[in-house]
Amino acid sequence: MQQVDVAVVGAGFAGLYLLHRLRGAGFSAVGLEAADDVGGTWYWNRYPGARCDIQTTDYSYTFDPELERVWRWSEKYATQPEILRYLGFVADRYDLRRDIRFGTQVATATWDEAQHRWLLTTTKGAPVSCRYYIMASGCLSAPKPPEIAGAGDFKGEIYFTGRWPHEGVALAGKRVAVIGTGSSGIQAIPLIAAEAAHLTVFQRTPNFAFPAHNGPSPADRVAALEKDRADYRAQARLSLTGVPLPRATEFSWQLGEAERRQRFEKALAAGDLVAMLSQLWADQGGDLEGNALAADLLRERIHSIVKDPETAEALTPRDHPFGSKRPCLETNYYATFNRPNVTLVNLRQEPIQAITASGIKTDRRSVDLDVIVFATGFDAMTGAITSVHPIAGRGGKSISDVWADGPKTYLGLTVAGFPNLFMITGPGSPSVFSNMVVSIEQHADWVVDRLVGLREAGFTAIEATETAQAGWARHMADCSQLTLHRLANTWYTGANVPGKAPGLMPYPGGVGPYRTICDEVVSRGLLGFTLSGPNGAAQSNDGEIVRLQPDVRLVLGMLAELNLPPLESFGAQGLRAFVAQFNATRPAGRPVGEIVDGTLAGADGPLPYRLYRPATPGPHPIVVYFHGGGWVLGDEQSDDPFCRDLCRRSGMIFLSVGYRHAPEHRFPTAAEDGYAALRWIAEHAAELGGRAGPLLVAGWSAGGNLAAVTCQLAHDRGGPAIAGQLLVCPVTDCTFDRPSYNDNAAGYFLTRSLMYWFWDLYCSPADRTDPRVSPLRGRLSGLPPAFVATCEFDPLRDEGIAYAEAMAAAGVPVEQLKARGHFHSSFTMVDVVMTSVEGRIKMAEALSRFAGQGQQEAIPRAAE
Ligand code: N01
Repeated sequence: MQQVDVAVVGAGFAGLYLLHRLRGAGFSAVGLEAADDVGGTWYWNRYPGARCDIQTTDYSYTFDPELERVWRWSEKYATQPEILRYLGFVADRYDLRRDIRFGTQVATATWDEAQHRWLLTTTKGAPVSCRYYIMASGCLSAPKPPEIAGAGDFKGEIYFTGRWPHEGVALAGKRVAVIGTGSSGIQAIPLIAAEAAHLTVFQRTPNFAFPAHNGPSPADRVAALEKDRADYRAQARLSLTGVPLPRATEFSWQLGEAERRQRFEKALAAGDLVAMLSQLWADQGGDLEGNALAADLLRERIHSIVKDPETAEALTPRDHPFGSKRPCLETNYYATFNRPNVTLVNLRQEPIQAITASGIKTDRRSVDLDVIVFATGFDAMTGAITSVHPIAGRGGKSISDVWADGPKTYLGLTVAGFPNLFMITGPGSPSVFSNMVVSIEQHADWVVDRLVGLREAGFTAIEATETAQAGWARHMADCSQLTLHRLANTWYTGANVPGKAPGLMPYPGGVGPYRTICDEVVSRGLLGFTLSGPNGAAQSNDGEIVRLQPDVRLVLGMLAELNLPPLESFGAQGLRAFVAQFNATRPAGRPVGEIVDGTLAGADGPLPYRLYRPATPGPHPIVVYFHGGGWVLGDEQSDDPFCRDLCRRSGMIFLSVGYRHAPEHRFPTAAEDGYAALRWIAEHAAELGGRAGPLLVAGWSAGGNLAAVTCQLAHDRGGPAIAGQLLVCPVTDCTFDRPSYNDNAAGYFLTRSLMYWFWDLYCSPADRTDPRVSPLRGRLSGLPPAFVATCEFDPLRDEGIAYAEAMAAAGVPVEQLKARGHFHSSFTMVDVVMTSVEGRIKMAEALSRFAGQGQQEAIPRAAE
């Protein structure tokens, strides 16, 4: 029995770096590697054309500046042999081979609860007893079986790109088939076509591909790296993809067609996946309309290269958004289909019936072949863990069983029920959505640092809690709403393997955010982990690491970095200037049919308003809108993106009222202005282009307060008629003792102390129980139907809920939206807090119901 502190499966990028770190930290370790040399994926994938598709400037270890100095890549995208040489060079330089048992597979892995150790049996040599067991087995290392009937009958040669013979394959003069057009197929096809007598490509799904433009590393990228290597690497670690390229900030609707095309051509010329996936426009990744603009340009390019229109169309992806399936870099791929010795078989039109002794038979033809190449991919992410060998955790539970419905992990690093087992770039971590080397280094560092910590604290076991794991699954699902991956059948979601449980496996929230989350787990006392040790030593810190929506977390993080003083310390004028400045930097909001600025008659003189008219033919129902700002801040334009968005979604006129503010105009000015505006708008509805019939009212925050109050006043004072009220995070009451005032007192932008200040400026204590400022204390029966949205991390949450419940109790039809993980400004930060879209869709639907109109043409749900 070999006794070690740590056993590591795999000697690729991850295994090698782990062994290096473990040795440096004073742990005894063994690497167990099925192959007879180092290299991992680069050992096995030797097919013609195999290269990396992240530039070598970035696809390199960064842990040792000296290594970076002594190794020079020859190309922008290194070939497989060069990458394999690099990994051999690293293994030698750090003398790692002596810790690796090559040609050795783990046969079984079993957790021994009494000893707090893993017991591994192996296919060769002594079994291993280790304290910690680390799977550095890659994400794409278990090739998928052929799945096509008759593969065993074929009399010619069969090869898998992921298990290509070391001695190479002679294809000259042969009739060759390639099945599969993912990254492997797209890299291999041009080279196979150049050698074979004839190549037939069997394609099920066309993929988006664009040129790699291989050659020397681009001068600008090299210069950026060499200017300040440490800074470049630090930026990579905090970037979204592990490559420090700035993302586009402008939205597609802010750019003209010429500008969009120019950006596309620039990304095309860069020959870089990350550039094409992130530098066109801000909405290319998460929004169907923005995405389609990019996809169309890529499709156009295919038709410009491939001469035969039918072949060109067959090669054109139309069934998934760009980026939802992994796009590919190509070299001569499309041009290859202009060669006389290449045929494309579109399996969507003529599926394969069987592989026969002599070739492949489809619904329409039989193709005689000498060689079949399967470029059909992998049982990705989970296959690299579950197909390697049985893993039995606490109580003998098998990881394959625990993952039967899809992988469950905490941080993609650990699994509840499997103490001391770690995965490097496992499902639930950024892994294949990132530059793998950056993610591998982050994981290996995090794990080894934890092992050091456990050793210092005298613990011998660490295990994720079920709560933490469930919370991580929820966070993953929240993040995936920001992407379009759900709209494609891919290996990211397990859809490529028949019978595999569906679900997005890589973490889509980005490398930088993920890193900060892993660090936060540590700074919060290993939140989500239970530790145990000899003599009953134990520590459990149960909880969920991310409860905020992912984009809310980013926004709050950025606000925290500004290190602002309490906002009330600016004073009313100062804070108004600050808010105006802040608003000037936000996305402008999408176009609506028309915007009209005008004045209406308030309680005591004219008030400005801004009217947002939909692009659809009118007349439209009118929604009278009251902006937020604590009765102190803002104006009729300050919730511009929110008004535009709801105008578009509901197909209604939004008329935002510029009511007067405190401290210049204290209570009840805002309420009376609001009511007067309501009456004026009702009287002038036709002139404004509004539909005859009752108005609707809406408002956010203090504007939600005014919306609620004006509904009551309209009811109590005999009109105008209101068809429905939309209250978003409304102020409804003057007491501050509900739990949300404490739970969310600070840290979520709108603070308790800021609310105190707003109240003080607007309303003296003696007036505060007046229903015109505390509508919760008013007469509620007979009010129009309401939709009340509240946010979990908002001091105002509970008074909003209280108002909804009180109205419902008084017989008012009420619908509530309790937005999990959101903060006070989530709904109004349009195109910033993208996870709030679903809530705004519901708001628009509620307005439509109130107005008695059917579903609007508006915006397709999937486009969000
Ligand atoms: O595998 P894939 P891959 N009948 O799953 C088709 C990385 N990588 O090895 O899309 C017929 O992408 C399948 O069709 P469909 C990279 O992350 C990187 O190419 O399922 N066809 C698809 O066309 C990549 O994404 C590099 O309808 C069948 C193809 O086979 C990942 O590895 C190079 C089929 C499989 O494509 C996997 O790439 C190579 C069947 N029964 C790989 N089964 C670099 O450049 C599957 N297909 C770094």
